[in-house]
Amino acid sequence: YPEFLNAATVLMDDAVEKFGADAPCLLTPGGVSWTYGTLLTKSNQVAQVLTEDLGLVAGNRVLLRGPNNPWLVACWLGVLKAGGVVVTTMHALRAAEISDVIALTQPSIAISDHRFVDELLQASVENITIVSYGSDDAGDLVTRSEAKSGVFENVLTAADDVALLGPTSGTTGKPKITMHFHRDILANADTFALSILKPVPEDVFAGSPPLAFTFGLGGLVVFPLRFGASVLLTERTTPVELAELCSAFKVTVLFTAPTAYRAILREGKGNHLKGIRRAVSAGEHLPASVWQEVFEQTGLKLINGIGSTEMLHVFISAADDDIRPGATGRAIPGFRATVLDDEGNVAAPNQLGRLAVIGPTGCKYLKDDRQLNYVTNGWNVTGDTFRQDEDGYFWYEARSDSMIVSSGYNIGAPEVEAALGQHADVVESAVIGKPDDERGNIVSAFVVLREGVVGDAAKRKELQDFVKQTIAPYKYPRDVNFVTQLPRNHSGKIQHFHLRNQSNV
Ligand code: 3SK
Repeated sequence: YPEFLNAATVLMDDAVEKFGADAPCLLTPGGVSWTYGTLLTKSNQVAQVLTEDLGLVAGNRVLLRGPNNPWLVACWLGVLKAGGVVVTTMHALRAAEISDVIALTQPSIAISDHRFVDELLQASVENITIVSYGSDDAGDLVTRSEAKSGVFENVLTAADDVALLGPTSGTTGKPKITMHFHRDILANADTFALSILKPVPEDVFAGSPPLAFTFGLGGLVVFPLRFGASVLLTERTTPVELAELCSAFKVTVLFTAPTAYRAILREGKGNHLKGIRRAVSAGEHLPASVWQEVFEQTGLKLINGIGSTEMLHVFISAADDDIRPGATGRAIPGFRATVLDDEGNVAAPNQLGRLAVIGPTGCKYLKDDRQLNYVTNGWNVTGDTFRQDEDGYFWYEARSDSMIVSSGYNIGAPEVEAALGQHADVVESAVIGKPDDERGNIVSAFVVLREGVVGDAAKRKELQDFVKQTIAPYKYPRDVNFVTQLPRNHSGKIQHFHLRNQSNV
């Protein structure tokens, strides 16, 4: 990339030149339809409000809060155009969590969807200018924008000026803030999207992840804009609603998690996915059984992938005939990945160890001593246990903190979860290690059963026997708890640590 580069210029102004102002860009189920030209005007107007009315100068940080909709995209682009730094936050965050992010990132302005502003006002926002959008208020950002010309000269930022501060949800403790440059934002589009998705302007993207999660930001903003495609933005949909919208809006590229694909099949809605060209599954491990089930019912070859907020998006994946069901894939061109043993050396083929990755997009934390724990010589050492086979494919085993050692056996919690998931009565499950005097740890499962199925001693025994029949019997859960739902963080990931706390671990 050139030394000076504003990601918003490439994704918006250059896109309008290349794909045309009339090209469809942002759609919603409610009937909003913005062209590339409309988004350019609105994002320029936001940049004008920020600089002319709210006093933003290049380098200032702007916190964004709202569900996926066109105005959030206009704000995101407007901040970058003005040379500001976006601080992304999940709109579901509560005041105390917002305060943590504010303390770490020090934004001078916060822009919020008007429906989520009350909670923001309860956070520590003393020195922050707050503006909302979507209300009839005279000070509303939309109203203010309408008074602007829509002509704006983007700030010429350096390619390695910070553009984005993305909090990681973290499994415990305070969030870490990942830092991404303008060039990082383009780099995922020019690596993962280009080599695996191969987008074309006729594509229609859709998906469930929030734009505040970089999985959603890449899949639902950066990739489509980089390739002149359009996006269906949905605020809150169940997996079945998402599937129905996919057929109604002729979606061709879908981003969601394995649990959503499973739910769509379970409700008999797989036929709604048949027009999809690229179906990405990430955010959680994709078991081979789910891949197979989706393939058999829809003909779709799910594209598995692992990414992280630290690396901004997916860095290991595979598509088409390169897919090996159950494997995450190979390092995307532009990234290198390896598995490290306990001493930090490269592990032998098929030996379990920690996944490490290096590439153009990461990993840099904002003033955080934990940088030293997670980054060595530029390599980001992840919290995931993987093995790499002789052909370079990476196979997920467990989160490094979800490997259960019981009576000397290593048992990967995801393997037990995948086995339970094959039982017809199991909607989903989460497995942890529970301390045990005799065995060190025992495998403990938290299971959500299909509606109407009773979780009693007989069902417990049935599930235990089922796991023994499905995988090595020593891996069966000695402890089975029936629950109505599993604890999840704001990006939808299961929070195993809550279950450990609940079990007094
Ligand atoms: O694999 C993930 O969890 C992820 C995180 C951030 C961005 C993209 C992805 C797929």
